[in-house]
Amino acid sequence: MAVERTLSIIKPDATKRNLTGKINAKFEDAGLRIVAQKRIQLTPAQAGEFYAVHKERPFYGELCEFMASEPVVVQVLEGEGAIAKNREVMGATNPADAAPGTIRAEFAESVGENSVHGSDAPETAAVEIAYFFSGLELVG
Ligand code: 3AN
Repeated sequence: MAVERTLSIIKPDATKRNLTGKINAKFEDAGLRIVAQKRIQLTPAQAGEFYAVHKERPFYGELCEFMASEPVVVQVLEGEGAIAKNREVMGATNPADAAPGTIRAEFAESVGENSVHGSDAPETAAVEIAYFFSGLELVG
């Protein structure tokens, strides 16, 4: 399997509860390397641009407000099959459906406030990584 990079976000519900370290341990235990990471405060407009693909969904406004409500930690995870592996470690979108031991099963509060974001395909990973990081920040 090819070595990939994926964009991960530790969301406001998790940063607020001081869970960054516990969530990072899940990534590292699964063999994902955190090759870039920063804690930032998004504006609702920046969150809206990031989630533009969901613009027509009924929860879009709520999602943008939530993502701008507290700091987030944006990061690039690297490893063999990192995109799928990260989504496995994250668990299902709705924590009620997330497999035991996954981040969302252990930490998420609801389908909206679900602790983490992870890219869903190589094309979206490339766009999402470039949204937050310059090439100089990706040190491997
Ligand atoms: P995932 O993050 O698992 O790829 P998506 O892409 O379907 O899931 O949804 C993006 C984000 O939108 C989710 N992480 C969640 O925060 C929010 N979201 C999805 N479905 C709902 C919903 N029914 N109500 C509120 N927020 C939602």
